[in-house]
Order: sequence, then structure tokens, then C-alpha cells
Amino acid sequence: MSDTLTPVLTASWGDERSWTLQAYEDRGGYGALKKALRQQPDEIIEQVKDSGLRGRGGAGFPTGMKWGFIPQDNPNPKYLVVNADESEPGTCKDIPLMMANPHVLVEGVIISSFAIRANTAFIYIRGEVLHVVRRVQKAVKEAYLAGHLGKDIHGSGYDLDVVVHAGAGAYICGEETALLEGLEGRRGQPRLRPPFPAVAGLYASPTVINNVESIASVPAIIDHGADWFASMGTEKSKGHGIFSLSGHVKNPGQFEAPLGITLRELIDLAGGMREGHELKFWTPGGSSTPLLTEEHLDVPLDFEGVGAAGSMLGTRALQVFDETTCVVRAVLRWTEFYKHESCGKCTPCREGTWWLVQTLARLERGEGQESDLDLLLDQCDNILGRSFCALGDGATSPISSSIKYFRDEYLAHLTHGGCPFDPAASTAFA
Ligand code: L3W
Ligand code: SF4
Repeated sequence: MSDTLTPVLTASWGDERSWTLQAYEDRGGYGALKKALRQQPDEIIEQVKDSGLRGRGGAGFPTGMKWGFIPQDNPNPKYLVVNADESEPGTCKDIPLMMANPHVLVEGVIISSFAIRANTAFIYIRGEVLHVVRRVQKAVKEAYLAGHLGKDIHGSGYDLDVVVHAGAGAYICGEETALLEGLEGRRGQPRLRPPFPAVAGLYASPTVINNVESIASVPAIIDHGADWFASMGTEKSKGHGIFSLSGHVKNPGQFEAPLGITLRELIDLAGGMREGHELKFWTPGGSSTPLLTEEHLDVPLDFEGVGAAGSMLGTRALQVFDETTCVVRAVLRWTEFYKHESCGKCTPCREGTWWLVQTLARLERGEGQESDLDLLLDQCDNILGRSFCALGDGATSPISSSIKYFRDEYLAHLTHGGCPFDPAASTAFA
């Protein structure tokens, strides 16, 4: 394995029955919990702040700072909610993590709940992945039987119950307030923020919502110290994370590396592009983040570097496409996804994504006209910044960025009277 990689969360993935309590404890698992329970909750929050850990679900908000927002003078119960509703196209890190190493998540949940003084935590997993729900449920059960969960955990006087909740399969429930609506038994649609969940979240009580990978990163920070974590990564994007590579690379998969690694290095780790082909475009953080091209191969994959290149680090879902892929077709497929997943609450997104699909489909069939490109950009302008949540904004990212870099390819569909690409040559959207 290359020394560019920093396997921590992924270190045990190749172990036999890595998901069992026995395998986890054999590697020192739940040691961080015992260490944490000997400290004060605020000391844990300080360590997470000092580590520089930023949310791994897409936005990169500082985790320790979010925990610090929980008003401890509020008499209501405090809750921890894990966002395990991974559905961003291309993102495939939380599900493999929960399958291979569910106990690191459970240990992270206990330490994080202790830090924010929550006695109930929820793990919200998308409903379609029943095998993942079962695996996490099994890990929670094992943790109860071993005394890591329940009453008076390891004689500390601290009590915690964990509920594993299966969602009903809506992308919008990855948005934190829609997730809370779903958890409370209502239709999953975003709530107005502020108030942020840290102040009024689940059942109107102070609630921390963090991504799976953020919470799973906590045990190692407690084990090895904040300085260890902060020594990796870049100045403002500390630590390491799981980069998921999919598409036209030889060996797609998950690569755990310091933030700031480049796509060029990651493609090398993945064995290169598929034989005889070259990179055409890629997403840094799923399809909600603007596309980048071959000229961005050396952009540091941290929050600042990708931002300076005109995109977003997002979930580090690196979808890699070679020259056989029709960008118009790829963008149309993503836009159909957003249209389907729009929750319908606000007009710019509900109506706008429908119009985006109509216009893009016409262009893809070669039946549009050049002015349709300006029409598409105008439709994007009427969605971006006018939608109620990030789904609407995200739907515009692949469209505006693809027109920026591949305008000629859109026009080629018009002169060709349809898609100029051989559909058999590409496997990306077969
Ligand atoms: C208290 C304040 N809390 C912000 C909290 C807020 C949230 C976090 C980040 O979107 C992005 C989106 C997707 N007091 C606060 C505060 N907070 N100010 O900080 O908030 P925000 O609004 O910056 O982002 P978000 O709503 O969490 C996430 C992008 O990620 N994305 C999507 C990924 C999709 C999945 C999935 O599949 N489930 O992860 C990919 O790029 O577009 O921009 O907790 O409460 N003053
Ligand atoms: Fe719903 Fe889309 Fe509006 Fe978000 S932007 S609230 S998903 S309609």
C-alpha cells in the first residue's frame, strides 16, 4: 500500500469478519470510549475542536464548533443524530464503512453523545440498504451486550440508548432538517434555518447532526490525540478522509488519504485510467459539485483548494469520466435524478428541475437550438440561490460547469442531429 494512504477507518476492511465486536476489540476498539469516559464532556469537545475535524458530509462545518453550539442550559433532552442517508450520486464511503467497520461508528456515537450530554442517539440509514441497517443493528446489539451501551456505561454513571432508524429512501432526507422531519414521522421536507438543529432540532430540542464519517473519526482523535489528526491534511482542512473513486479508473474503490491529496495521485493509487483512455471530466464531491477537467488534476483536494478551482470538495465522491463519455448525456442523467428527488416544497426547484430536463433532453436528442444553452443558463440562474435548500442549487452545478467547459460538445449535438458519441464505447452511463 502506498505511503500516501493513511488507513485508519479503513485499516481493518480486509480483516476476516471485520464487522464483529471481537474483531474490533482485537484491534483496540472501545479503548477510546473508556479513555473518554474518564474525562469531562467539555474536554472531549475541546479535543475535537483542536483536531480541526470538519464535517465529512459535504459542507465541512467544524465538528467541535457545532458541538459547542448545544446550549447546555436548555432543560430539554439533547440528541445526537447520525446522517447515514448516503445518496449523493457517486458517494460510496459511509455505506462501505458501516458494512466493514460498524463498531467504529457505534464507538464514535457513544463518545460524541457523552461530549454533548445526550442520552439518546439515532442513526438514520437509508431504507433501501437493508443489509447495512441489519449490520449496524447487530453492532448496536453487540455493544449493549458488552456494556458499551445502556445504563451506567463502564461504571461511569453515563447512560445512552441508540436507535437505528431506516429511512424511506428519499435523497432529500440527507438534508439535515428533512431528515429530522422523517425521524419525527413526517414527510421529509427541509425546515427553515435558523433555528439550526443545534438549538432546536429533533422534537424541538438541541440536536447535533453529523455525517457517519465525521462521527467515526472521533475514536481515533481521542486515542491518538488532536495533534496527531491535525498533523495531517492542509492548513485549514485537517486530517484524513475517505475518497471514493468511481468510473473509468482501473481499480475503483475507497482510498483513505490526507485532505489535500490530488486527483492525479488518487488515479495513480487506483491503477490509472482504464487502458488506452484519458481523463475528460470529473466531480470532486458528487454531482452536486461543479465538474472539473484534466486541467484540475493537481488541485489539492481540500475545502479551500477545490473552492479556488470553482467547485466544492463535498463528499469526496470522485467520479472519473474518460473521453468516451458524452458530457451532455451524463449531465442529463444527473438532472433527471434531481428532478425525481426534488421534494416539491419550493417552486424554483420543483418547476425548475422539470424545465432543465426538458431543455437538456431536447439538446441531447439534437432537436434543440443554440439559444437553448442560454435558456439553460437562465433556468439555472432562476434556481441557484432561490431554492429553499441545497438540492436545487446542486442541480444547477453539473449544467453550468459543463456548458463552461464543453460548450462545443453541446453544439456538436445540434450539428450532428443527435449524440455524436458511440454509446457502446462508454460504460459510464450504460
Ligand atoms: C449552528 C450556525 N449550526 C451552519 C450547521 C448546520 C449543518 C452544518 C453545515 O449541506 C452540503 C450541501 C450539499 N449555528 C450554523 C450551524 N450550521 N451554521 O453546519 O451547514 P450547511 O448549511 O453549510 O450545509 P448542509 O445543509 O449540511 C451539505 C453538499 O453538502 N453535498 C451533499 C451531500 C449529500 C449527502 C448525502 O448523500 N446524504 O451527504 C455534496 O457536495 O450540496 O452543500 O449541520 O446545521 N450558525
Ligand atoms: Fe425541496 Fe428542492 Fe426546494 Fe429543497 S430546493 S426544498 S428539495 S423543492
